[in-house]
Amino acid sequence: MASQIISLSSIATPGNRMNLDEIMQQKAEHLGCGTHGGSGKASCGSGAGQGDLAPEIWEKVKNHPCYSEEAHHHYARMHVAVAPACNIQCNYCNRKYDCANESRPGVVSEKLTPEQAAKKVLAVASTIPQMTVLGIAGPGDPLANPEKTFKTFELISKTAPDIKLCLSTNGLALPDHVDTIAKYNVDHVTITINMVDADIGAQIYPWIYYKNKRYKGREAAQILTDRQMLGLEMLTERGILCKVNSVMIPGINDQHLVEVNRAVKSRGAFLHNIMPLISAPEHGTVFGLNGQRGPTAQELKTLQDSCEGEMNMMRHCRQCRADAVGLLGEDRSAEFTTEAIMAMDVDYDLEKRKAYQTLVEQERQATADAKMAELETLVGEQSDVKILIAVATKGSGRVNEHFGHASEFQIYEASAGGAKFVGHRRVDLYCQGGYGEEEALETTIIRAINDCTAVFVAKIGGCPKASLEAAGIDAVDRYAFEYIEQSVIAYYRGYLDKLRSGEIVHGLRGDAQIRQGAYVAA
Ligand code: CLF
Ligand code: SF4
Repeated sequence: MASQIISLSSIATPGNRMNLDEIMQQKAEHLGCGTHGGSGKASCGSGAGQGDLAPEIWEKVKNHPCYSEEAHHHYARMHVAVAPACNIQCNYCNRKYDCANESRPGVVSEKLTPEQAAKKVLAVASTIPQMTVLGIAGPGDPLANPEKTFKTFELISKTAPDIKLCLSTNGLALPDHVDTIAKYNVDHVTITINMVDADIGAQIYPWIYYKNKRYKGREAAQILTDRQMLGLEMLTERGILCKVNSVMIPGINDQHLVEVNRAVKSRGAFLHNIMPLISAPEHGTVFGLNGQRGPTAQELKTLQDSCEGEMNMMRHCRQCRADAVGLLGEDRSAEFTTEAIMAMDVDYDLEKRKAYQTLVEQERQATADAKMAELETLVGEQSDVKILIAVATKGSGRVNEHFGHASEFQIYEASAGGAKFVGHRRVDLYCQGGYGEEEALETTIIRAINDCTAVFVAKIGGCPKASLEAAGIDAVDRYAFEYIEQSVIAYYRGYLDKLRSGEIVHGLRGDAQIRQGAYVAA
């Protein structure tokens, strides 16, 4: 299970999936990287298809926006904040805010009772038909609040059985609840694992509370890692898909996360999500106050790349809040306050949801077909040039956002192997701290995408375009409303043509910054 991979090719029909895999096979042969290791995972980073996944696994991941990078362009998740308490302390967490294991610091969610949560799920499901997953991810640890967490799952599985259930935990209490997790058909569990070495753990966790006793330092970290590994093994033995989140903390666990990756892979984890530490003094965390920095964009990408051997890496995590609603890159939680939900006339229509999702599948198919056609134009291409391209998008896999309206940019790596999603950069329009309020938005965005050769937008004004050009970033609006991956490949082909004609010179771009300041927007 650990070696299975999800990608755009996964969504093709059996007929054209073969074609896409064949194209990737041909490309890999040209590039001399081979296509599949013994595990069946494409070793050139191209991705394999649904054919690599057992049908029951495919059923679990195909519409889960976190477990499938491709699905995240089309399907939404929601969280309900029913779990306030926590049983450990992380040095990157301030309890005033949501659990930073699945949330950005500085975000506070509105806490709900299980009954309010169930009503909220129905309200969202009837308003956002592409919402397919309900997650409980805080604001504390869901398994430190087992009654509220499982009551919520029970209510939702009765009233909205088509919605997948998802859980995120620090893992300390996990072994005690694996049977209950299985009983409620929770198909997806995330465990935050930042270390498998208690000496490193002691630098991250000052204490844990276990079996009515507080443990500190190395002893606490040893108990935590033992419980996390046991819980992971118990879940994978039962066929429950496990994702591991790790917070990358430079100088503390950055090198060590390669070992963590090996440890969780060997225990059957399906996906590894290495997230950047976001740390600023205003968050009031130990790390924020002692000046512990987060990684740069390239440090994060390099670590993710080095762990991508035989395990799927998640690169599209948005570190969303404990009451997040919507596509991963957006947040519609403000529309669904408790007051608004209680006043809502909920019409949960399963047939309407299915009909909408059929349309989404047609759009996914068209995206796959467009990528496949464009990939054919790269067959035989030998270049080892790689470039990063930032994309302003509102979802659906298209270049469909105005430069000035973008709150984030998706980052694609273009190479002779095609287009690959490698991350995203958030650029809050209402920043407090971090890059500094006095700085112009253009400067903020340029810092966030400074390692990119081009930025694709639906529209852009003359001034920002000139600023980007001055920074060496090509502002491109000719792919407005086109499919992203098809456009990335087309641009890359043109880039190579220009290189070969001597029109341009390929130079290495610098590093980029990951947003560190507090978030006041979702
Ligand atoms: Fe929520 Fe987490 Fe489930 Fe997704 S989020 S409980 S697996 S449904 Fe997703 Fe959000 Fe990242 Fe979490 S983008 S923070 S990985
Ligand atoms: Fe905070 Fe989550 Fe860590 Fe608990 S597990 S201390 S809520 S980050």
